[in-house]
Amino acid sequence: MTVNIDNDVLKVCRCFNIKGEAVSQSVFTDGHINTTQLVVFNDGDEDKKYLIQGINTHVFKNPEELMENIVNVTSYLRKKIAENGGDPNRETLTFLKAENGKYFYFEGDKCWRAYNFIDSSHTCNKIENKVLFENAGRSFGNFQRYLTDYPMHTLNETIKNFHNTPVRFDNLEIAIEKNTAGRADSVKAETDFAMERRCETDRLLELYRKGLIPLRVTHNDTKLNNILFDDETNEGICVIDLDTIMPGFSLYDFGDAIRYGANTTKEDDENLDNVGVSLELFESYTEGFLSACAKALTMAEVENLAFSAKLMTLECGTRFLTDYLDGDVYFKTSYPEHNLVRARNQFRLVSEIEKHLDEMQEIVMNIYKKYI
Ligand code: ADP
Ligand code: GN1
Ligand code: MG
Repeated sequence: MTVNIDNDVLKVCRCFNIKGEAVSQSVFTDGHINTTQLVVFNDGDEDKKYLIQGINTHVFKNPEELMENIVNVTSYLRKKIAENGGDPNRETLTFLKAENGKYFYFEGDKCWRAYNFIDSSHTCNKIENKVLFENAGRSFGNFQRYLTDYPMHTLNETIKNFHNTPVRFDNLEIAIEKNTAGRADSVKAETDFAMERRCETDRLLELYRKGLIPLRVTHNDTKLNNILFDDETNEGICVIDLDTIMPGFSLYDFGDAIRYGANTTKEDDENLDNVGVSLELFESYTEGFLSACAKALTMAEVENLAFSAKLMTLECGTRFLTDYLDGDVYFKTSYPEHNLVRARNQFRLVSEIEKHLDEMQEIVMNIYKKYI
């Protein structure tokens, strides 16, 4: 007998060779991009949990290349984790093959993948305990370290120019011009705010061109809810949401994590008085991150860690604003002004970071000294 799982999802599960009696289905609402459901099946002895994820093919146009990256990287990580005495089934994701022999499966125009659910773990959307954020920094720092020797040239670019901030600004300009949703006149203050900072958006690319910062294998979407924390120890056990693993700068990963996790409020709080950068949390994350990978970083990378938080926040705000102008076609939204609220929140955070940049810089250098 099957219970509590709708037929479409059940059919997808069977295509991934998930057997047993269907027990339950529930939805995760954390992410802005994919649709994620936990499904539970009983195989006669015990309940087994899986995640079934609808891949957003508007965002990820080539699921074949996307899954090739993810399966290759997770296979590589499995070996590294095992060599270090860890548990690969818990510390990285394990994807299921569908009956067509691939790691994704189309049902009509919907594209699905399936992977193991990691039990006794949780995600976090807002830091209550600064140790957790230090653990997050260590997890992303280790993730980067584990992938240092990964053959970067074999990775597909799943989203072109993902963290190319100047291109993101070009896209904002195009969106203003097109004015698809008829909203351009109402966001003059926000577009001016972004454009006043355009001259700073090329800084990391310029350092790269000068050979001062290297391309590395990076995660590129290091928000707090893309780490699973162990329920008992609160250690970061598994980095998830691997869709954007691509060659990038370590500064993208650092800056984006601060953007989300060190904000004194959530990303879509419309009360801008609540928005700020917590220097305490900034310090915690920096401690965790540098404890894991300080020795591998170049001086230019270290010197731009604080700046990267500003740049990634500015870029993200610009992306939310662009999507608002385009009529909300990229990020999931819950109400019509959602992307605008997010953009305003991010731009306020940029202003707050600007006020505290010198202090952030000092925090970085003090921690860095301990690890070299
Ligand atoms: P999105 O691209 O939409 O952000 P994610 O891959 O981050 O999708 O998944 C959305 C949410 O599902 C995560 O933030 C997390 O709460 C939960 N989740 C994803 N993978 C796992 C897993 N293997 N075990 C437990 N929870 C998970
Ligand atoms: C999206 O998928 P999710 O929710 O972890 C987005 C990130 C943004 C973030 C803003 C593939 O992340 O780039 O920074 O929303 N992911 C993609 O919260 O665009
Ligand atoms: Mg996510």
